[in-house]
Amino acid sequence: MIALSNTTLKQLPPQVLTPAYDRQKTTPGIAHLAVGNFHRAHQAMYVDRVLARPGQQDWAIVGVGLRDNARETRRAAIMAEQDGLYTLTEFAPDNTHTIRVLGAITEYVQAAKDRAAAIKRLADPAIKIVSLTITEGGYYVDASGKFMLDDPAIAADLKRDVPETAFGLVTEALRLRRDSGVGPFTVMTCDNLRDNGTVARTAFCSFAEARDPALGAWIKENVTFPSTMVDRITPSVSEADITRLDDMSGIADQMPLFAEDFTQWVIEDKFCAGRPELEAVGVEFTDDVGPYEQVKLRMLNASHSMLALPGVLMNYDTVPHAMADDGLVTLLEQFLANDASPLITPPKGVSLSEYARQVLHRFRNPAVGDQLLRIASDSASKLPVFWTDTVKGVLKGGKDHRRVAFGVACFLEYLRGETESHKTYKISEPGLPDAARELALKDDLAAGLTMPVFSGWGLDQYPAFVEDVTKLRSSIRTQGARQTLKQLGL
Ligand code: CS2
Repeated sequence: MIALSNTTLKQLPPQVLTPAYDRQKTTPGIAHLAVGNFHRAHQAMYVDRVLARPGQQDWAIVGVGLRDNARETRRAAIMAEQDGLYTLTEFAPDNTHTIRVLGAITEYVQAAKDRAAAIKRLADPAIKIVSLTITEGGYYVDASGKFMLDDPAIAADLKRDVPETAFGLVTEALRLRRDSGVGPFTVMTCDNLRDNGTVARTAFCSFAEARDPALGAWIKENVTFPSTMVDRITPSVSEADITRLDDMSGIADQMPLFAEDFTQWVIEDKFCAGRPELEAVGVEFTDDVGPYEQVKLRMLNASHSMLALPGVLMNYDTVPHAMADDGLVTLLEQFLANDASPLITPPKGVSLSEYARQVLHRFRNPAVGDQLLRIASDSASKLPVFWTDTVKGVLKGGKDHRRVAFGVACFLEYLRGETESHKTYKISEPGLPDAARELALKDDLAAGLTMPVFSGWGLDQYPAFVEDVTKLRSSIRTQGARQTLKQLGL
């Protein structure tokens, strides 16, 4: 068993691909906030490729962990032990795989240990881009597009001398840069949100303006917030995956990654302080990310949720297992073709029926084994992004709402934390306050539809939909999700 570090790179088995550049000669030009699995499998993989190109050595990544918990401390410790190296095993649908060691993250900072130092690190003139994956719910932007200045987490951070949130760290780093004449960096969101550049701009500028109006104005004027569309299915990692990797390769990696071989990144070319040559390594640059984002969020992510929520209730654990259920596959096929697609204007050259086919093909990938509970987690933040436009369009157009009503009913029932055979599971809904979750647990089955997740859906105008969701919930409780889906008669 070979532990991963700079010194063992040369001893790894020949089939394992390793960084094609000298890591010692690179310097970070990107700081990434919240280094989750998705960032490591997606953006850091592209950066790993770019670092191997001539003249691109200044674009390595300094990872910045934001949370102050045991998991984050463990991550920082492993990053230090492994010199920031980790494996990514990519599985093709035919089960063939490639193992690569990625080396793009050359430095790791746990912000909670010393926040002032983290701010200074971001203010280093060598940092040209601050990218982030702080999750859908992490932007504190409400359904009307306003930043939630009154949210207790934000209100508290605005008052701190040394702030703790992503918004606070970035604002204070930009203050140092403005004051010392270093100039701005680009703030690049890599989260699944509609028009994510605008959401990020709203969030960061609103926070900065509330803290210091003059600084806020400077940020608005000088910092760019490109929109991006990011895509790669990256499951959660368990202890068993460490053994799995070891069995496959003889490598002892304490934070391995397994992902599909598919990957896509589309970026709006709007970088105020320069950017790496990502177009040379498979990234698409465009003036308008909107159509790409629309297709990805409303088709891939939306059908992920449409599969995971009933799938959990039906006792499935992984995506490929749920995809072996004919009823769920029909639900997805019809949702994609009849509900989502008709409302989407795709980018030039993209066929929506082909995209839908590809999405289902990706979901079937057996080796990836993505977890339904990973996808179902934080649905309260995800559904407003993934489902809203489709549901609104279906309702407004007076179209067949059976599938979306079933999806909504499954979400509300999922919040009860029990499958149709009464097995319990842990729900993780950081964006759902207890009071809102209680609405889903009430005997009045329509009450759940008044929770903030659905604000902006205008449901008071659609009593027939509300009634059907209520009936479906009641049927799920008495007969189970599987039987209820059957009776939908799709
Ligand atoms: C998933 C995404 O979390 C979710 O709900 O749909 O994480 C999905 O796997 C990625 O966006 C794929 O690019």
